[in-house]
Amino acid sequence: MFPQLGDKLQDIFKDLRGHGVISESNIDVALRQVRMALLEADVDFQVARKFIARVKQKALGETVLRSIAPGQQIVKIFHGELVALLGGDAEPLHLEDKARILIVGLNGSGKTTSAAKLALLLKKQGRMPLLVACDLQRPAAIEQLATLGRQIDVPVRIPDPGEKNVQRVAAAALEGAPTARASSVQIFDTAGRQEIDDELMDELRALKEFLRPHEILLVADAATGQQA
Ligand SMILES: Nc1nc2c(ncn2[C@@H]2O[C@H](COP(=O)(O)OP(=O)(O)O)[C@@H](O)[C@H]2O)c(=O)[nH]1
Ligand SMILES: [Mg+2]
Repeated sequence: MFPQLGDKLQDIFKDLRGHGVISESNIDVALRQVRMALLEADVDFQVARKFIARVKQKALGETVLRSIAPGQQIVKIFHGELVALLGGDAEPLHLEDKARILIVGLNGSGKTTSAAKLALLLKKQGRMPLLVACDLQRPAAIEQLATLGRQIDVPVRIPDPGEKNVQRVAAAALEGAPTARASSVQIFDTAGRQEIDDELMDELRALKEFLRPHEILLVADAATGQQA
């Protein structure tokens, strides 16, 4: 989906850059194509519409039309708006001393990978992350986290063999926490689940109550589109 969208946008912009002088109608045509490309990539209609409107408003500013390379200018505006749309109001993580982060999401959405990436990021920021394997559904899940932990040199808390109770795993991880340093961060990697899995949803609710995490991070596939 993304490579396709990228190719389409490149074509549109290449076309636009080809014009020495750009008129309002050139911009209109290009932005209509961009809007179609966004909709085909399953971007929300309102999001696409507002986004295009903002780009257009800026692009129609005199400075763009009269600039030496108007095509380039528009690409720059587009880029700026895209960055603002995707990350403009990003919230930093609220991590106090000995923070707990709960990672949740659908099956295969990238929870375990993201947990490890986050651990590495926090480690680079001078914190002391601990990964806690709370996916007891898939036997390979624990091994996966352990492997990732070894790769990034971050400790991983592994449940006892055959353990089926996530709360017990979480409790064991918390037990170590009071003596841990203030900079420690525990990241709890959970099993994937859907809203309709009553049992698993109850498990997660109970785990949340028990852990009282500082942050709950939902990991979602960027290609989920409107399903999100
Ligand atoms: N392309 C891509 N693949 C990813 C990303 N994150 C995870 N994956 C892959 O998606 C699959 C599922 O990831 P995993 O972390 O095990 O998902 P989990 O089941 O939610 O824990 C694995 O094959 C990962 O290598 C990502 O950001 N980009
Ligand atoms: Mg996983």
